[in-house]
Amino acid sequence: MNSKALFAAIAIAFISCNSSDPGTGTTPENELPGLPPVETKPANTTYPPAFEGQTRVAGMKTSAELDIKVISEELVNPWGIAVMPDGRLLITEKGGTMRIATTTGELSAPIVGLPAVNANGQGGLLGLTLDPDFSSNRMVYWVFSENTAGGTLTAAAKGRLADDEKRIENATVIYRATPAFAGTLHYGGRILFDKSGHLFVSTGERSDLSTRPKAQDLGAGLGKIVRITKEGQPAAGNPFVSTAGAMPENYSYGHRNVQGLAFHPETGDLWECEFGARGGDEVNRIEAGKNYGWPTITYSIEYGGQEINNGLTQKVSMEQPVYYWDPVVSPSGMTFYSGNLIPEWKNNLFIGCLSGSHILRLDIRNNKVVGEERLLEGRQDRFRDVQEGKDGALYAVCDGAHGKLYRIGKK
Ligand SMILES: [Ca+2]
Repeated sequence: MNSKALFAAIAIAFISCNSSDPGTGTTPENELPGLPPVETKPANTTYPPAFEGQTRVAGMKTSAELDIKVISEELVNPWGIAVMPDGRLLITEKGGTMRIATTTGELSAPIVGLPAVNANGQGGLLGLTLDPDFSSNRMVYWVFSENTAGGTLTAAAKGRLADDEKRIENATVIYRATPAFAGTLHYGGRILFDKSGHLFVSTGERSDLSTRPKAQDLGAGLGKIVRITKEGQPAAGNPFVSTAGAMPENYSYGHRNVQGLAFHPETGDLWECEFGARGGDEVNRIEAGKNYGWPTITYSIEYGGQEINNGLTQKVSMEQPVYYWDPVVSPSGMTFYSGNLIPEWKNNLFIGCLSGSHILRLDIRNNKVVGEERLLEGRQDRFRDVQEGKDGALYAVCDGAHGKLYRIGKK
């Protein structure tokens, strides 16, 4: 055997040895990441974190060589991705249409038939999800900003994807986060099914100083995560069904603008990410009935630099974020990785970041963040959503009139 052949034989033995142990990868479970924190810019505030590891944890780096491809640049302001049973991607476009993309980036014509959206500002057609029985009933659920008396609001709707995939049939609004407000900011906008077949929908507090306190008001749908049936009724077992004056669909409260929702693949817990103002972007683990603080406690300051609620960051009876960023990264769509293509990513949380212009990878152990990596930095892309495909690759969409669709796989 010459030296080249010997090397090849050793390499094959090494690879097959590794592949028989898919859960390990090159970052063993118990070994903590040890690189410097990825954030090097100064913070906007001097607020101390509530516990060690709540911000600026150790950096880490994926050891697998990634295959990063822009597979389309023809989506028009894409916002949300839902992975179809056959592996194709159903993608919302902010202006009010959906498209189907193949995993090589071929796009369908815009799918029409959805109710009109108000696409001004941060509004439009937002997140979407598929019915657990989509293969047989073809039902799609989505969130959008709806024109109504008194302004706009976050609404959720459902409809059937026609057999020819050109239209949504029988679109019906099932939920409205009231009250409406005459503004075009902070709609929240993600939606997903829990294991019992109910829908979680995230809303926002509409950004204005007059609506902000409604995040703490259980009698309003603003600044909430709600849990509803497929028909839009409050789901059985919701925490506030017996609370006087509370909207029974509300599930958690004290949120500012929740644009990421995902279930942890092993614990089954619901996690979210939300925007702070200047500083104070957060990741939270959501529990029924809990208060996540906004605007009473926050690690952010106003855009003009003033303190919010005298700089209070902690309060008994209000939840601390599992993790926060200052300066902001603008965390949007997110997913936990459960694929086999890149074993070292197992159970890591991936978040598309807008102002941060990167995709975050967080290593979470025992509900605490222990490692952080920035992927696809330096491309000036605003990542609006990232989801895991059936092939174990990540698919991400970016803001823009020629919005990019990325496939992030392994070489
Ligand atoms: Ca909070």
